[in-house]
Amino acid sequence: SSALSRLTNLRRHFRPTDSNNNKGGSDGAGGGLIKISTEVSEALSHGRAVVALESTIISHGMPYPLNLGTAKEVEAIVRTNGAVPATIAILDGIPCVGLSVEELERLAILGTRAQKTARRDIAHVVAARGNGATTVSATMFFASMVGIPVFVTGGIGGVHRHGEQTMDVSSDLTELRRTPVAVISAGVKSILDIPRTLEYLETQGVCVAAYKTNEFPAFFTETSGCKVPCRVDSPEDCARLIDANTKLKLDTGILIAVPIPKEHSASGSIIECAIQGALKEAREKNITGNAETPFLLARVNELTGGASLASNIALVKNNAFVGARIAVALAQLRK
Ligand code: PSU
Ligand code: MN
Repeated sequence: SSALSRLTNLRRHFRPTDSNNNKGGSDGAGGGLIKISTEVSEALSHGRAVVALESTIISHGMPYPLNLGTAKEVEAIVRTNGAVPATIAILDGIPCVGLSVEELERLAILGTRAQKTARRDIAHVVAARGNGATTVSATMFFASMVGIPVFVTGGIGGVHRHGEQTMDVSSDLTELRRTPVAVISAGVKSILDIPRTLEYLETQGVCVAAYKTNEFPAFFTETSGCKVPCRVDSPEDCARLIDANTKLKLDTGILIAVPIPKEHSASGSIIECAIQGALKEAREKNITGNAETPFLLARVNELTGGASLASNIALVKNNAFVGARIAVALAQLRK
């Protein structure tokens, strides 16, 4: 299988630092530094379904202990639906693919003391032997490195409102351009400029598909008013899309947007009002760069009295359900 050949390639290119490491396959990518859990490593070498999960959502996206509970539940949903979860984070400078319960707990307790780690931060966190919670861009990087084609998250970063002036465009978008991983998300939060985010992805040549709808979802709500060029209606549709993308060697990621289930969607006007308030505060406090997204997420949650957090958790779980089934369909297709 291609997953197997990728792993074999990794082993050939990078010498493991510690071949007796019984905690998992020490695959040594990035100069002998990456650790793949035994469960994930075995699933990959047998061509079984694996779902990558990010960790910024745990450290910066939700408060403790809700973040830990949610992370555990998301992993359980992935398992129940036939795939192996591979949460990705950097612990003590070691990029880890597949976390133990203890490691998950450590990260959840660290919270924002873990460094938010996008692609640009990876080398620094590793060199400083720090603890890094990987964003979508960094998680895609490691997932691709070890051969995991499907990655589930809540929402991705995008072009910020006023991004045409500030140039605040998330590196998640450029990662989608360069890294062939399918990202399952509930779209893009309306703290961002959704039409410009879609324009940017079009320019970058990224396939954007919506699941069982023709419209790009806006995270808390099912609609954004923006149409998507590609509609998928089943896990099998998604698997064929991913497989075609791979076989054609397009080398770009795919964004599969799954709308939040109706019963959990938040009131669009309440959310928009909170977003306007949070954006105004961010400008007043001069919060920019990689601090902006965590600030806006936390403030929107406070301003909606926790309603947005409840929606957030519900949609992540739904994405895990859909993503696991996509990973299973893809593994089946590649048998
Ligand atoms: N959007 C969300 N929830 C999140 C994030 C974004 O709705 O948790 C996190 C993800 O890890 C994403 C990152 O990759 O924020 C993007 O940060 P920035 O906007 O700084 O690129
Ligand atoms: Mn940014």
